[in-house]
Amino acid sequence: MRKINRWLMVCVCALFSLTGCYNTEPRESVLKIYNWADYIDEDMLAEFPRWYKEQTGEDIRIVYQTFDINEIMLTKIERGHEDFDVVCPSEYIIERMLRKGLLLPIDTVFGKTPNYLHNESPYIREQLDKLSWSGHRASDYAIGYMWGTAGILFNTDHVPAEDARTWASLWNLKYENKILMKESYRDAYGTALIYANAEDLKKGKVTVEELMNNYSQASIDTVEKYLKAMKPLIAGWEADFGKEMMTKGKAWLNMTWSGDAVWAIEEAEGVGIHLDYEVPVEGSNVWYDGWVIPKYARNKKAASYFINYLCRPDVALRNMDACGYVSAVATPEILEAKIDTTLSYFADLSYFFGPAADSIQIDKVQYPDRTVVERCAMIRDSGDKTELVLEMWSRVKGDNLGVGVVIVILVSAGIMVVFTVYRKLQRYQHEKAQYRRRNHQRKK
Ligand code: N2P
Repeated sequence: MRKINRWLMVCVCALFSLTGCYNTEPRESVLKIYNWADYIDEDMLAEFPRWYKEQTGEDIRIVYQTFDINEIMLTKIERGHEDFDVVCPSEYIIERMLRKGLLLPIDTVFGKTPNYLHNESPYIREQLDKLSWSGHRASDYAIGYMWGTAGILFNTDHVPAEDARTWASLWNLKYENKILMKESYRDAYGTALIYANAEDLKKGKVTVEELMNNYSQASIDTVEKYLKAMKPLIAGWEADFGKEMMTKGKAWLNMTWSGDAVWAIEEAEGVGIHLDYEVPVEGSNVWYDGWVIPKYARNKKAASYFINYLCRPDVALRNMDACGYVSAVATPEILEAKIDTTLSYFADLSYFFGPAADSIQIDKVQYPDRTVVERCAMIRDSGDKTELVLEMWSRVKGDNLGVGVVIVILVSAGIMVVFTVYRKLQRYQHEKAQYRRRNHQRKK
């Protein structure tokens, strides 16, 4: 009898585990991470469980998923269908999440483990704190991960640098079909408004920050007009394939982010394609991505440890090397590793690394000089205007059908129905006549 019982137990367990109903793994042993694609050194990810065990004595298994577009990530989190523990949105989404009460504060006490969160550059913390809302300090909810600019990656064999130094190149007929635009409505919005108001910017009548965050109907209409004018010239909207197209020489201009540009410039060198990157003189977007813990998270402890781990200088350096982007960590180790004395130019990075870094040899695409950052601004949440902006974006992209197209489709369908009915009626009358004729002949 006992033997039968044991077998019965084994069969039931096997059935349960096959159907997935019997899951013995406690949720606190799982860390669900949601990050941008190509945005981490996967070895550092794989090494986290060992480090976590050393620090806490506990086991952790990582579930890792990626996204390419901020809004896709946000939709999943907002619905609460996904219980990600730690995610990496851009600043305007961090602001939206904070306002909607979708974030939990990050732990800052890690037992015996040092607190590496202090390694974040005060400059990044100051920028993120602009997103604070209703007594909630943003830096309690978000720790900077990577940051950079938006600009133009270009093929130096086909595009002179002076062309790439202005957003006008994206509307230049001579680059028809050789332009790629980042599939990011927020970047496209700012770019179009900056270009449309270039004269006023030059005269100091308006600032880049005011422009990029102006959601009046007039601004939305201007953006729509300019993006529609650009659309026939571009080879496509890219979420993540732009860098590949550029390294293969298939596109010559790519409105993209600095880290993708760094990756592409290095990759292209190996295959004899020459790429460079400029932040247009009119001004641009300086962006900051940060780690946050969504309110539906179920493992806040491991999420906080993970964020802390990413702020370790050695981990930050490896992540930077893997993806080309620039870490928000600004310790002396990072500065030392990033200074490149073979470079022929000097940049002022004191705003990021501190006063000693006011004239250093460092990669200008990764670490923008103070003058570049000063002509850029951060994108803010568009609040209740978001829907209007997104509707405009889908009209530009053609995701929706215009009234004219709908009328043409309806009229064509109508004509087809009338034609089919007419043909059927003709055939019916023809068959009826034939039948009558045959009957008539038979009677004769
Ligand atoms: C990397 C995406 C970088 C995100 N694939 C820039 N905000």
